[in-house]
Amino acid sequence: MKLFQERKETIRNEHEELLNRENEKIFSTNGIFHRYKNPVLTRDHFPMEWRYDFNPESNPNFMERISFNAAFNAGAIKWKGKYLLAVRCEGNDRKSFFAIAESPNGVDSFRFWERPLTLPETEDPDTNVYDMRLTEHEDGYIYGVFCTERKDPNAPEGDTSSAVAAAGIARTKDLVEWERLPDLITYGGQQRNVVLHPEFIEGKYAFYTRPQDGFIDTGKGGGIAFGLSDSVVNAEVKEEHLIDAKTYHTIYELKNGQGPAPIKTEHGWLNLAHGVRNCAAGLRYTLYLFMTALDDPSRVIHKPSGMFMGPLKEERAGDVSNVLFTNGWIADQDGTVFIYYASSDTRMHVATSTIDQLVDYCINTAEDKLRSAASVQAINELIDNNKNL
Ligand code: BGC
Ligand code: BMA
Repeated sequence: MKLFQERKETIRNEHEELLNRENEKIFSTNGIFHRYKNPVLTRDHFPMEWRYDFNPESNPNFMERISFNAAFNAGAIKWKGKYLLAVRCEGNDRKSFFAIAESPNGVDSFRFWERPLTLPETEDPDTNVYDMRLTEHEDGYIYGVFCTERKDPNAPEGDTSSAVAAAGIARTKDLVEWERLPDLITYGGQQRNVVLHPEFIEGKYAFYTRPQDGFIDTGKGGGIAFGLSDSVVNAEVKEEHLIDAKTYHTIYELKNGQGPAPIKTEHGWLNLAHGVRNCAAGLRYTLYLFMTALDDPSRVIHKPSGMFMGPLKEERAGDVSNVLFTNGWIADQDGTVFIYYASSDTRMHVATSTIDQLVDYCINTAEDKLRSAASVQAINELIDNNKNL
């Protein structure tokens, strides 16, 4: 009983201290965005009630009965004045699920709601669900589009890894009760990183997709695509148009994928995405930005070269090292943008910027001319312009 009490109190105190810890903005030399000192969510943030049996009779040693491995890849939304994340939570059993965490200011004090999100299954149950994008659609619903993964029924005997990835769709009006809709039907192979556009386009639902030939290999699926669906209740994109192609010797050489739903500005839609390249250390995931036209969100109008953010310092290490991934951001009324990103499939961070700065970055950063000599030329132009200033 003494051990039970002592452990319970110590863990409760440490947990409260962590949850109440204030975050600190870090000075930014690039001036484009600010990182923050602490991650906003880690596996240590999971509520004690999800982990411990609080009965001293059945748990005299006050041990965890359910343990968690990671909190990452969160969708985001500002809801009733609060900053909410739809977090990809991963148990020690490797199963991912979603849970909402709430903060009063967007940069610290995130707390999980009482229970994880209850996501109804379809007739073909998901083995794993992850990476939810939240879209507040003009039809009045909030949609969660996520990856649903099931074992490949055609995998040869002994192959315990091959899977089929598709886009699952659920919707809600209060983020508590969720209605599951049939998975998105497309004809370009497998799908991850599918995002619903917030507005009707030509009276239809519009999806950013990422067609790919296999579970890991994108193959001929050339990059981020866009397509329309008559209905969202039986969503089907018959044609996917490539809008942002993967490209040789760029940070999105191997694959790329749309991040969160784009943000509307007077100069165009701001898009945040991830790009992947392969190297001796494995896949490296970084984030990049581009803008699309207001009258046609599938037409890219500005594309700064290279990455916007890449894994730095402790962000570089984790379960899947060398990865930054994003599927959530929030644009506040005052123009502040909260960018929620995960590092190395392990923890969640925030960076802040403003609509003005992100638009400025997209419009005034040189495009990738795809050759070393052209990069040197861009540097020389800047030096020349700076002479006598
Ligand atoms: C994992 C994802 C990963 C994907 C491709 C899935 O099983 O849960 O995190 O992106 O495989 O590697
Ligand atoms: C993917 C994504 C993410 C993950 C990344 C790195 O393909 O869908 O879930 O962050 O790989 O493992």
